[in-house]
Amino acid sequence: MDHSLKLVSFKLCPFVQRAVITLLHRKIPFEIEYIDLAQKPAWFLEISPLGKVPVLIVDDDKAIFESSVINELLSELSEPMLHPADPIERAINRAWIAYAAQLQGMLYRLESAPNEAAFLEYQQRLRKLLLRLEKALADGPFFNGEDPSLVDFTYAPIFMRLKYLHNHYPITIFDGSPQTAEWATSLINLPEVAQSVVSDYKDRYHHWLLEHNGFLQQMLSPS
Ligand SMILES: N[C@@H](CCC(=O)N[C@@H](CS)C(=O)NCC(=O)O)C(=O)O
Repeated sequence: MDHSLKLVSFKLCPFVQRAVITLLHRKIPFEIEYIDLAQKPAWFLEISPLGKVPVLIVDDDKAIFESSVINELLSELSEPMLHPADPIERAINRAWIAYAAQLQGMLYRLESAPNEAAFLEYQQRLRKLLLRLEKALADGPFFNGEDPSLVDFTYAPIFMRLKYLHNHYPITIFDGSPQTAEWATSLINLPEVAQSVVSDYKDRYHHWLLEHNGFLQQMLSPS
């Protein structure tokens, strides 16, 4: 790797995690700098047009924002591409990467649901999103088959959080999507996924869930 890379991060951010997984998978050396999103530093606002992490600073002076764009760059900077070789298959992968935004958004609504009715509604909507995803999967263990790629790294943070929730409260999101459930397990078991979070991730995530002061605050078993 001929470039220096610094990832500007926030400790619980699932979008940052996508890039960290790719960097670890490819064994690309990088620096990481955590910022406080409640008090964004001026230098960060200067380089991040949307004020969001992740931002990848390349060679100290080029700031790349948007996790999917960062991942595409990381795929292109190292061989082979972390996408199918066939352009149509590659486009299909990119379309499902875009689809992950729906799941990520619905997961956030579930995590912060104010009451049981809202929680059940978002759970149902998440289940529907997964049923659709189920039909797009190959035979496993990963999205395209044997090898994990960018589409996998995009979904892994979502599945990690769903698994945590499932361990502390009985969610039924994977009902009807057994292959997606297996895919989720394969992803969670990848070392680069396990290592892509901070060491106290579980405690942090648990406290973050409790901070929403909603349905899960009453229902979650201890971390
Ligand atoms: N579409 C963006 C989303 C990034 C994002 O929403 N990051 C959150 C943290 S997880 C953030 O920086 N939020 C700060 C804010 O919105 O002010 C991406 O994929 O990079």
